[in-house]
Amino acid sequence: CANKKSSAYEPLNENGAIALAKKLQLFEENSQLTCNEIGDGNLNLVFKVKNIESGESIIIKQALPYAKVVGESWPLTLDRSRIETNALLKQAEFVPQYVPRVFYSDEALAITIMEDLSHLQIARAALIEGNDLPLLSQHIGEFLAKTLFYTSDYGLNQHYKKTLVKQFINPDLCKITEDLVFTDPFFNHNTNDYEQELQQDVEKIWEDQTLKLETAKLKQLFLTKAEALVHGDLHTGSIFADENETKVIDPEFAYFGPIGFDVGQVFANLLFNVLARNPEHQGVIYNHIETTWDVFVTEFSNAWNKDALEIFAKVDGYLEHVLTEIFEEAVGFAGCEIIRRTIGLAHVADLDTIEPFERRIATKQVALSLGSELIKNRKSITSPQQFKEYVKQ
Ligand code: SR1
Ligand code: MG
Repeated sequence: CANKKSSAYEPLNENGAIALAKKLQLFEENSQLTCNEIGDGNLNLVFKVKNIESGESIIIKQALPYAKVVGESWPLTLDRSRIETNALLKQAEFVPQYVPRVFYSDEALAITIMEDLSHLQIARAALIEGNDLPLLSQHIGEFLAKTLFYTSDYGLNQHYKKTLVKQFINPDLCKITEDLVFTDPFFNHNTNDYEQELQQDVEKIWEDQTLKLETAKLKQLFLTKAEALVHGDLHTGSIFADENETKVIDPEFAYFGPIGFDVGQVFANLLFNVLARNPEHQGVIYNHIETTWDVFVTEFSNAWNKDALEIFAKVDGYLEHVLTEIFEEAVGFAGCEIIRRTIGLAHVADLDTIEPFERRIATKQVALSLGSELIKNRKSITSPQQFKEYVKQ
């Protein structure tokens, strides 16, 4: 990957993206190129540039100086593009099979040019359609274990890790998570967005002092526990997949945080899909949750036994202690993600597309009480099999 500081920032348009691809000689000379802006996320521009004759294509992703979902009134650092490029490159050191290849990046233009994955489907959309992505959890469990172990103090030179912590300081994007995941949904805040039919359920959350105390503890972990380089926004919309392949994209929220945060976001987003399904189709997604955790434990333990650099790693019980803590925190973080995606600013299609409306509201009520229970009872939930009992309750 070539990394270059170019001239001043300006947002690209489709012609500009083609001109840039030509200038960088990313296609053969005289290729006929087309370009479409295909970004459907909350924050960035995403251009797909394609050679008409050969069909080859690339993605040019560019950060905007504000949050696209809200507009210019919400300024947002362009530095997230540097973070994303560097996180993709770091993850590729451990799991190149699960991240898009990066071809080029430019900090000043806030662009990352990468492999086009449009032969795959966004996992959230696939799961909503009922395409069960049989290898998804196997791959995500391994992605989590390797990216998180090998960037933690357990698996990385502890002095070098501190230089990485510095490189991945990401205050603006962390602030979004601190506000949207850990704060606003628990108070009467103007970023919240929910149906009026949920007003009573929402007020129950705002009045629940035990829930608030436990959420405060989880927020404090997110603020302070620099355990490993987490993806930071690992929902099913950040995963491309098909029957054979899985690619994790969009690590612009990456920073050194608690391992359980990534694991918990995966749990939560699979649970949304469970809640949206009819009971006879839920089993396959519960299996994905269990497999994610089982594969995570196996791969993390293998890496620990083979490559741990921490001298205490061989002390009996230490690995088990670390895994128990990761799971407990993941359950709590999953609870926060469930609540914020139900009543906060950024929703998920799994819940928002449920028809009829009455079932959507009833499912969101279940989601809110599930989220609250996961946060409050995270210490007594010790295996992913217990999620089923909590959903039934
Ligand atoms: C303003 S950003 C809203 C959400 O979109 C991103 O994908 C993150 O999940 C963030 O919380
Ligand atoms: Mg994203």
